[in-house]
Amino acid sequence: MNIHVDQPVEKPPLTIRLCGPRGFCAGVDRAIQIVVLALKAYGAPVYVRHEIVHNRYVVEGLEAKGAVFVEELDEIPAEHRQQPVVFSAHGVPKSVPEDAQARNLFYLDATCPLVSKVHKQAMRHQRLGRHVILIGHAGHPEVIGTMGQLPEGTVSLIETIEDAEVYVPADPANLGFVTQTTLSVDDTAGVIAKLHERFPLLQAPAADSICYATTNRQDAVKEAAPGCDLFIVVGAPNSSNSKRLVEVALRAGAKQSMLVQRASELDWDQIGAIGTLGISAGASAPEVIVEEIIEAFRSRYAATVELAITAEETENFLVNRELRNVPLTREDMAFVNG
Ligand code: 0JX
Ligand code: SF4
Repeated sequence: MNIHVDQPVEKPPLTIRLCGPRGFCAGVDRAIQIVVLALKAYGAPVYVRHEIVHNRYVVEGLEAKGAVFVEELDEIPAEHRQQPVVFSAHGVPKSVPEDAQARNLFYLDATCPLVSKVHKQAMRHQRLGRHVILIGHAGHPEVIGTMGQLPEGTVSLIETIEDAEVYVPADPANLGFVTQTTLSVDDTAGVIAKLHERFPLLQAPAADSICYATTNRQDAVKEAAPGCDLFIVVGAPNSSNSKRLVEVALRAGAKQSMLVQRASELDWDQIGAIGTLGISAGASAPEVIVEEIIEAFRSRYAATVELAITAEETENFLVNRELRNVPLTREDMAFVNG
């Protein structure tokens, strides 16, 4: 008789470099809190215009609590007009709150304060008689929101260094720029340098437009990526800041880099033989998914997690006045924070 004894299969070793800061920024945390608190204060449904942040898991978690996502205000049924509608973290053109008022809607604005700051800088340029150059990605909701702070024709969008090379302003002596908050720090520096070279009188905003969270996440990836066989960025394909982290990882020397939304998406054949894995997460990606992905690797590799911390973040933004007295418990945010 042959007795077959299964030999324990030894897992291959894997070093995971886990970036910090990663994941939720203060603006995302605040935006999600606003929806959660609005549901507690006013009951379901709470309408949200556009994905509150660009992450399906967050959106679905809020839907399970009673949020209803729409792209435009006219999708809100007349019988629910007394229920709040929340504007997403990315900001909205001025026409949106105006439209909400005209429709007698009660709105709560979850625009990140750092996006609002960019809006103010754009308006300041205009007040000082400057034509505004917005550096950003066409069609992104933040770009639509920032352009929509000013009258049509008073903002020009520049996406690339090539755009900067050929841009012809009406008055080169009266220009001011702002940027989208989630751009590549390095690419944007190149675009700004080109614009300055061509238009020496171009005025910068009074404060940086690319936010602290974007900058810190890119810095951490730059530090961790060299020597990685694979670099995973937890985030969605429509998340600008997450996509930039994939580019940063590749430029900093990761052999491969990819956006991953859930552990179930991991293609183990494609991942193949790796010894060093970098992990970061975009500003809209919940920590529970980072944990899920680490666990998926632990089940196949003898993984050691090393932290690659390049900054500490202490930013915290208050929610809207109307919601400050509504208690927020740890359990309320457990669906994203674990
Ligand atoms: O596409 P973005 O990176 O602007 O948005 P996302 O992924 O929802 O991140 C959080 C919101 C950022 C606003 O600046
Ligand atoms: Fe605000 Fe920056 Fe977060 Fe955008 S990425 S929500 S600007 S802190």
